Amino acid sequence: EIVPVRRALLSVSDKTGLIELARVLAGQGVHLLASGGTRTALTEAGLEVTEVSAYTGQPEILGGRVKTLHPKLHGGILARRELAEDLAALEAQGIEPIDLVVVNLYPFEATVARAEVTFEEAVENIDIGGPSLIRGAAKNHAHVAVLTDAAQYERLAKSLQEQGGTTLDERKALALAAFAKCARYDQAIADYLGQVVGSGDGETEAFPPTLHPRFERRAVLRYGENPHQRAAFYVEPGTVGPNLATAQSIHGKELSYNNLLDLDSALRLIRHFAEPAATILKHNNPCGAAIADTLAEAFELAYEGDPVSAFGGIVGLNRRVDRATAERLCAPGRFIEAIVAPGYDPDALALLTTKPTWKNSVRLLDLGGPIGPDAPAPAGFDLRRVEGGMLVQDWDTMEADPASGTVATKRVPTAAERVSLGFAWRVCQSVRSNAIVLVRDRQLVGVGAGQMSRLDSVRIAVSKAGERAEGAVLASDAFFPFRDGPDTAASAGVTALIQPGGSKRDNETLAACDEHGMAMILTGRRHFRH
Ligand code: 93A
Repeated sequence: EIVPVRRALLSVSDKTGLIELARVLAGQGVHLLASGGTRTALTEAGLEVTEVSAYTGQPEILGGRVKTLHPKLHGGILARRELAEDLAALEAQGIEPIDLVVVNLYPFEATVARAEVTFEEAVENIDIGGPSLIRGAAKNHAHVAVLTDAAQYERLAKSLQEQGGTTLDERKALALAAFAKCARYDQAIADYLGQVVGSGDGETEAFPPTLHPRFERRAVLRYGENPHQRAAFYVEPGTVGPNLATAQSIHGKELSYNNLLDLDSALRLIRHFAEPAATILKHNNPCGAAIADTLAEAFELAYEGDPVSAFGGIVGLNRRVDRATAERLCAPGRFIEAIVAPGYDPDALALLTTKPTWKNSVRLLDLGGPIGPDAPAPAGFDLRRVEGGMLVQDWDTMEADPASGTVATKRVPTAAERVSLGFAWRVCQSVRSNAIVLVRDRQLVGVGAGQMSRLDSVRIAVSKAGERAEGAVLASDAFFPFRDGPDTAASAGVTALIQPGGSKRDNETLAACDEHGMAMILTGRRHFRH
């Protein structure tokens, strides 16, 4: 399993650690091949080296642009040692296998970081031969080890000295690091060219020209969260919906940055429901949400949950929009900014696109397919930018049946309360923390979002609900640190609670619920959304 190193090719711009590594290699009887500058550095240190041009018979040409781009080198790197044909080809061409490639690239990033850099200088610092050597060696990691960073030298030297070569696992890890390095290098080139030459699609000013190899720009937006912020929408090629990348814009004005944020949150909420569900988002929080037997009814309940806030809202629906729902959407005095749904019946579409007071402005998105608990879960990771870096986490997935959590109180929730609690819990996940939601039957009637104190969120949710707090149930995205929250809910008439539990003072909260005759379910899972 250990592959020994007999021949190594060295070609490095940054000569840090080179001599030390080469001494170890030479000491192990490894034959050294090196490109011009690297060879000079090695011979000056008294090491015996073959210059690549002497080996290939091809001198360096074009001012160094072609140094190592030669079949005698690439053949020696890429040959499959277990294939008779490959070995025969090496033999016929007088090519020696190369078992180790040590390359670091022209310093493109450092070059373009210099204030006075010229475009020509930058272009000349695009390394072509180096990445080719690296990629060849990384591809053939079954037989070849590749070093792309001085930080890897010591470990390799140790492997040679202690085990006489490299293991497959070591070579695989080095290959991974090598491809990641090349990807970052190419990205730096694309970033630079993007800044210099613009986007190339007729935009006067590219924004931003490139971002990450994983994402492709779908649209330049009019502006970001505010008019002084430039903005664009990027999608991940190959993404599986339902999501904003797979949805089609079928009517209305261009989607704005804030529209896209709200539409995404709307989809995140309605995907939890198998039954007809509707939600209305404002400032990235749901102000309305409901499930019902029909979509029209669900929308009506969602809108009426908080009609003042719902004006100008973003609507998410998990069923094809029919005429009855369109009529509710267009009811007098209502104004909707955008709708996302898994399709629109022709008569519904006709109504939505001709409502005179909307002046053709409603933005309609067609998901093109169903959305619900059975739809594919979001792929990849949840990414969030911070200054100087990025935070990465798994998506916050929803448990299958939250209302089946542990009943902690003396009183067990009724069947109707359980339905409401399950609904409330799923809605609560889409609300900014500290999140408190109040639900009556299957209608959201009060939301406390984004407060620094959970008690304030309860107070806001209760005041939003008004009289409808009487007989409502409450969901809390994280545990109650004190009993004041449940006490406030109880005095407003709330009958049951759902929350993760896990506070030091859970027993106080529990005692409060028992005193007030409230039922409480502990889910054991938190759904912060900061
Ligand atoms: O200009 S290149 O793209 N053409 C090549 O064929 C080539 N081969 C290696 N640059 C090439 N390199 C790069 O030269 C290596 O990636 C390394 O950064 C540098 C080492 O050159 P020297 O050994 O002459 O100092």
